[in-house]
Amino acid sequence: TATHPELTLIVAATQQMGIGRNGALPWTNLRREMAYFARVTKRPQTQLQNAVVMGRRTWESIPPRFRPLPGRRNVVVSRSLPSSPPPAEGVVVARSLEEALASGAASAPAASGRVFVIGGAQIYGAALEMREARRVLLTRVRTAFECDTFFPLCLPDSGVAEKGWRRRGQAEMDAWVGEEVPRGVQEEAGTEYEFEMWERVD
Ligand code: FOL
Repeated sequence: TATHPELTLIVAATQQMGIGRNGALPWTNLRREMAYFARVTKRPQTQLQNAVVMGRRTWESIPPRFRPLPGRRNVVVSRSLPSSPPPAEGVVVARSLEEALASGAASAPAASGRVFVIGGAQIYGAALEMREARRVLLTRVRTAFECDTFFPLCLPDSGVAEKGWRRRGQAEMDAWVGEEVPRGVQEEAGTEYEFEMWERVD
């Protein structure tokens, strides 16, 4: 069986694990939060670019001027989008998450650095079914927002998380992310949030 790269899911979610509304993020103007997302997903560990793997709806939710997300290999999972021409120059279309990650394909993230799964709900769900999904970089949004789309894993603020998921401390998060991640509750545009890292221990 093919060796898959380790997967890191990156997500901003409310206390109810809400991630979206009407095909967009539930909030606007979390500029420093979005800057964190861009920094973390870009930061190279080797000479290789990192990959961002996303579903077609997430691709469509990214403002056209920001896509493909620069400095990263963009892989879009879709059964219907044509692979040639791709939805934008340099973008790779895969028919499933499995295909997106399969080693061997010249264009697959096998030739990438870190692989980040950036959503949305369907693709997160598919990723969480895979043993390769080791880590979640969660931005816990403490302000309430109405949502119609949810992250399909409960990572509670306190108490016991689902099967095998543990929150890591600041030192471990800083070491993995490669920066001193802002500590404690952040406030931006009237919204409060906190940066967390979770790992699957099994
Ligand atoms: N994870 C986190 N922590 N926050 C998010 O907002 C987030 N969003 C998605 C997935 N994981 C996330 C999916 N949605 C862009 C827009 C929407 C989006 C993901 C990325 C985007 O435009 N990104 C630019 C940022 C440009 C800027 O600095 O404003 C990028 O280059 O990454």
